[in-house]
Amino acid sequence: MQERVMDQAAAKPLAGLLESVCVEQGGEVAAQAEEEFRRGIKRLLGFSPAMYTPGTVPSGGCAVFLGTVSRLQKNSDFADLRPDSGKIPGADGFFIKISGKKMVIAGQNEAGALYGVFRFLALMQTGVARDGFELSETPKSPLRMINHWDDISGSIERGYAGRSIFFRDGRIDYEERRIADYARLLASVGINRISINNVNVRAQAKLLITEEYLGDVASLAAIFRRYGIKIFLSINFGAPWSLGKLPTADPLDPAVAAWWKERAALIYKYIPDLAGFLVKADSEGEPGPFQYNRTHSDGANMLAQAVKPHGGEIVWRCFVYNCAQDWRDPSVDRARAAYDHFMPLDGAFDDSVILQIKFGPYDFQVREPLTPLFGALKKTRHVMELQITQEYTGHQIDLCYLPWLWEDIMRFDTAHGPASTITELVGPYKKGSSFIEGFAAVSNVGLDRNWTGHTLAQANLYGYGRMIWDPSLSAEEIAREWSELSFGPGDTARVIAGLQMSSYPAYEKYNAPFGVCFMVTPHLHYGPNIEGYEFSRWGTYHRADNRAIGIDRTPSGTGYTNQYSPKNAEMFANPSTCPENLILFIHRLRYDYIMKNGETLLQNIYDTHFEGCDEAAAMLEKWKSLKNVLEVEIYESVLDRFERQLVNAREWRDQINTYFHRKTGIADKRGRKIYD
Ligand code: GCV
Repeated sequence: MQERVMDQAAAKPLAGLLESVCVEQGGEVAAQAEEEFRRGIKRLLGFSPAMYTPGTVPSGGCAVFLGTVSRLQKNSDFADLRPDSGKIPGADGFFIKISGKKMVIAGQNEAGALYGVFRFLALMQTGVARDGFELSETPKSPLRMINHWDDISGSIERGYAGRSIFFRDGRIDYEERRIADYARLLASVGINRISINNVNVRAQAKLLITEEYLGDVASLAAIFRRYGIKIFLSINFGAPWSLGKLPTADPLDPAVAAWWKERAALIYKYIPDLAGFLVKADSEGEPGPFQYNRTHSDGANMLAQAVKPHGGEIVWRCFVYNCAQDWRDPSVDRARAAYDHFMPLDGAFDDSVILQIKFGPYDFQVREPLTPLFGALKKTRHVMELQITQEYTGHQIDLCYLPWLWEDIMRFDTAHGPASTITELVGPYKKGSSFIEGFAAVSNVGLDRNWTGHTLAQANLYGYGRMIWDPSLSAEEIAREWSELSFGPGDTARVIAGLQMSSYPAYEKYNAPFGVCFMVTPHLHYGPNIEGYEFSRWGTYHRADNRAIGIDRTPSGTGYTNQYSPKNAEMFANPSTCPENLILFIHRLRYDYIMKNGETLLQNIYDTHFEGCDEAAAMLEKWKSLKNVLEVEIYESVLDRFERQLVNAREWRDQINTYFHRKTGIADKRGRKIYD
């Protein structure tokens, strides 16, 4: 297919330099770096650069050098690449320099070279990469993972952009070019791991680890491999009995361990570089070690022994809680669960096990505190789990720019010692320290032509990759970058970046108030249903009555706040120091509680809901102002979504305000319309 030339003015000053390129040869990822360079230049500038290998360079030499640091050190004379230059990037990193008539892109490894090419193309497109430009970057997160919740039927659990790109009707069935484009897209922001199937491993998905499917899994893995991405398979902990016909899946039963070893050996024959298994155990009905009175370290370590000889790892999720709770019993607090289950096991896990911990103690709510395991775990490898798919944040109908939330997460100080913000804790694991080795996030991608259903939701996927590569980036920088790369630098990009930035606060305002969580329609998780979870088994209650709302999670209540470092425990436990956007997560407050702005809690609930809805209306108008500058298809599809968002925002505003008005009988002091 012919690539469309973007003819971007900002890229033009470098055109002369980019005509001849000397490429160090290597493996298939190096070949992809070369291909992306060629393709990118063609796309941005309309010509194909001449590509040479070191032995075939013409007498006039080349201007651009591309390869790994070690190969370029041998074959070129760049002073910057000398081992003592102080500019050599770390694992997966790259060095770029443009100086006069020469330019180099040097990766620490082949993946680094590929990331360097993508970064260069982006920076050239936005006019940042020009003569004199120099950049040495190393990703802060060694593990940069995407999780797919794709079912083998082709539907996607919590998917809002069409059917699965991997599966159809019980088979692995995909369009090769689309997968390759997806891999390119992920590699362009540095993703290096992907799990392809849902963590709820049901029906035929259990057979993905059998020979019936492994050939097809291997073909899929081969596509991702070219872009430096290794795949994980989600497995079902009960497989030894459901698949192997053993009488048990007890992790301490030698026959079970032997079954997994044999199974791993078979899987690795097909996919020698499989990253490993992703496991949801004892969670929402999935089987796990608790069924056999074993611990989660027993379960994870047994699996680690099976994959470790092949270089594999076990990513083990900490989303373990009682999902059969009695709402009548206020003594059980779901928010405590991850810490209560996993903190006592710190140090008990094999070094091939990585715990995957949801960022908050509940479940990807619009606003939750950070799970107290971060900063506390010291002897266990772990990553943070985020959600790009907008399960609770608007189903890719409502615009909700997630890096806004992630920036807050990254800046949170766990207060477990000096340099203990999440940003500072992200890095390679060291025993005895609390380093977070990286991130996993649930993908928002499906078969929709624009990948993400809502075109502007692409910024969430892009933003995820950028922010975990460098957690010190701000949401605003990323919004600007994404908008300029997608729409070209200029006013349109500025308006769209502005829309992205205003979207999260608006969504948060018209959603459940002040961190109280779960006022959403059960199971669907779109739109309000204020008491939808109130009398259910899921443990997510707000217990609103006519005087107060919220759960007391301080030492006088469930004691959840004591799971934090002493400094944060104290900060959270005191309503006057607890962040107000989380105050109802931690405290039970009367509606006449006076907030920092001098208004009551109730008045703040009314105000935020009116404001959030007004902001959704303003976003719609702003979008309309772009009518004449955008492609019709993009304009119309996003317009439709903004209109639906406004309907949703109104519903949230009116149901929430009416609910609290009915409970309290107290009027809005500004006299706005509340329906009774
Ligand atoms: C994949 C929530 C979601 C489920 C999801 C689960 C999980 O409960 O609603 O759809 O299941 O989280 O993270 O395992």
